[in-house]
Formats: sequence, C-alpha cells, structure tokens
Amino acid sequence: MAAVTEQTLVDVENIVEAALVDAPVNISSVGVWDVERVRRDFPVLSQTVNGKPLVYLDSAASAQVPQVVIDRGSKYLGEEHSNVHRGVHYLSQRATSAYEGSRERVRRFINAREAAECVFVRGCTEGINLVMHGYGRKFIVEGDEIIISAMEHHSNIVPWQMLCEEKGARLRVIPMNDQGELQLDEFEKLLNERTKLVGVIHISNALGTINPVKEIVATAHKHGVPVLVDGAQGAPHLNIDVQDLDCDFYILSGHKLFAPTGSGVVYGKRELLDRMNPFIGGGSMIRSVTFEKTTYAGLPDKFEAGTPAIASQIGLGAAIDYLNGMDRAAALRHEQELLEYATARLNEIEGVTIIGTAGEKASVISFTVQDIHPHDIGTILDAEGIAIRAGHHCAQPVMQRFQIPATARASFAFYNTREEADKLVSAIRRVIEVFK
Ligand code: C6P
Repeated sequence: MAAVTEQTLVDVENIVEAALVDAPVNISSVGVWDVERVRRDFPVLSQTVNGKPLVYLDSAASAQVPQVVIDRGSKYLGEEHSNVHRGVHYLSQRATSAYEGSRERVRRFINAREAAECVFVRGCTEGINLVMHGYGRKFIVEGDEIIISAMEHHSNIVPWQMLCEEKGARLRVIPMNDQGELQLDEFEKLLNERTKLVGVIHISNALGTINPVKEIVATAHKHGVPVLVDGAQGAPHLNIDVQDLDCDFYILSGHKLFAPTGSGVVYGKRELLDRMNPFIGGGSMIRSVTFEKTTYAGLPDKFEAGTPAIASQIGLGAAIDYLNGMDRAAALRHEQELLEYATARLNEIEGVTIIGTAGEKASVISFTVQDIHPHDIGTILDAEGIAIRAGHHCAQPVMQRFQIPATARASFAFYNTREEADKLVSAIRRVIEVFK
C-alpha cells in the first residue's frame, strides 16, 4: 500500500470538499409533508406483491432506498469503481474522494468534531463488536461491570456477554416498567466503582421506546463511565448530535438509514478511539509492518482493515444528502402522526394488545392479536401485500419481560401513508375473522 503522506491527505481533503459542494439535494423544504411526492423517490414502493400494492411496514428491519442512492451506487460502479486509499491513479482518487466525502457527510449529519471519529463498519452489529474488542478487551478486567438495558437488541447483549465470560466481568441490566420505559432510578443504583461501560439502545426496535440518552450519559459520566449508544433505530427517527448527547460511542447501520446494506458507522470520541486496540488486522490499518512488530495507522484507518464496502458507504453519503435535502422536521412529524393514528386505530380492535406504550415513542408498533402466533399474522398480511415483521426481533429478553413468545411489528417511515395504516388495520381484522 502506498504510504499516506501529508500531501495525500491534503489532496483528499480538497477532493472531499469538491464532492460535498456537488452533493445532490432533491427535496425542497416546504413545511408540508408531500408523502406522495416522496414515495416517487423510492422505486421499490410502486410494485405490487401478491397482486396488491406493496404496503411496506418493515423499515425498522431495513428502510427502503431512494433512487438518488441507487444512482450514486451505479455511478461508483460504472464510472469510479476502484480501491480506496491505495492508488495514485485517477479512478482510485475519485473513489477515495467519494468514500471520504461520505465520511464527511456522516460527520456533519451526527455533528462529530472530526471525520476521523467516524469509523466505517458494515453495520451496527459489527460496530458494537468493534467497541467490544477494541475497548472492552483492552480495558475491562475481572470483577468489572458492564451495564446494559432490559430492552437491548441481541447485538448489544451478546458481545458483552462474550466479553464477560472471557474476562470474568459481570453484566448488569437496567430494568424497565410495563410501558417499556427504563427505570432510571434503578440505573443510578447500578453504577459503582466497578462499572466500566454503559451500553444503551437509543430507540428500541422491539418496543419503539425513545430512551433519554442524554440523561443516561450525564448520569454515567458523573461516575466517570463511558456510554455506548446503539443508534440503529435512533438515527432514522431523530436528529442526532453526538456532541450534544456527549455519548462516547454512537453506532448506526446504513441500511436502516435509507442506504445500502454493508454500510454503517462507529462514532467514537477521539480520546477513546486513540487508546483502543484495532479490531481486525490487515492492510490499510498499519503504519509499518516488520516480522518483529507492526505499528498502527491513525484514525479512522486503524479500524478499517482491508478493502471496505466502498459502494455501500458512498451510498450512505448519498442517503444523508437525501435526508438533508428534505424538510426533516416535517418528515419526523409525519412519522409521529402515523404512529398516533395507527396506534389509535389498532387499539380500537378487540384482542389487539400493543406491547410498548412508552410516553416517548418512535413509529414502531409491536403488538399481539389474541393468541394468534405473529408468524401467522405476518403470513396472512403478506398475502395482502403488507410487509410487517413477526418474531422476537432479536430482542428475546424483551419478549421474556412481557411474557410473550413474539410480536407482530409494523414500523413506519416518512414514506408511509395513513391509507397504509388503514390497510394494516383492516388486514388485522381479517386475521381475527380467519381465526374465529
Ligand atoms: N434490527 C430489526 O428488524 P445490523 O443488523 O447489524 O444492521 O443491526 C443490528 C441492530 C442493532 N440494534 C438495533 C436497535 C437494531 O434494531 C438492529 C437491527 C433489525 O429490528 C433486524 S433484527
């Protein structure tokens, strides 16, 4: 690999700036949410499924991708395809510029201090594992404690359990109430001099709860404990400002943020990332290698061994441009209106129980219908062209807390409509008829 000189970095910075100036902006800010107009940006939404117009209510699993993101990926593959950070040739410089331009877009989107604090990973799961290996394995020892919450996704449970097993550390869990809200007074009691990390989900994928992350961070910091926020569901539904939250790590998945799969980000404060061990070893993450000793590159390269998912990460930058080009406040308001509307209409149906009724919720509705298995609900809805998710949502402890095996889950994005909520409600009524 060619050594990265200061001149190369200056060149890349210049090209990145140029790429940012060219960023496409395709939705004007008008205050009123024109959902039909927005839907036309998402080609996948205009198809029929099982002879019915697709009603896509599974954006919490993977959000759909707008045409501008598809076009940006095609442009890279068709005109710029090449490896990054390696070549002195034209194509490699263009690819590097686009890739680093995407990082700068991420920086602005989450308001990180510097782009180097935004490490590209393939998704939230890989991101949390990066922190577990880089931070956890280096700084957590026998007898230490890690605090997570009762509503974590498996990806913010299992890595810490693996670490606890390896190190002889202990996992502590912030409990939640029957509404699916964290009990913060209990959290405060769990913090002590053995606590080395707090890991908390921003928005629960299984319940929709929006957690008061800023407050959780402030409480943990009073005890000198860093906080990792699982932002897989937070970034699509909230404006994220990592400096305001003051979190130490914020992890997000691109495919939930209208970008391709294989993209994602670990934001980390420089002072922590600098002190952490690399995650995986290989090319691109080194300063020098001899058989006796390897020294590592600076941020973010230290954590980006091997050829990254270039097309996907460039797509993430395009998705961020797309979000920046819209009236995001109106989009988020529209999602909240859908949440309220669909919640009220589902509550009208006898036999429907909504799991997760927190005061602060995002547009994710988990529910059960009598004792009908959610997989049956999902299958019947699919026949109507309605895509929901059914199962434990990789949050089995949430299911255990509510003493249910699974839920049906409808998750709404800014491209969904009231009519789609109505179709969901009618279809649930038909499910009940079928099982009568
Ligand atoms: N939740 C859902 O349907 P990956 O798969 O690595 O991109 O993201 C994992 C993840 C982590 N945290 C939260 C809060 C999540 O919601 C997810 C993914 C999907 O709810 C698939 S299980």
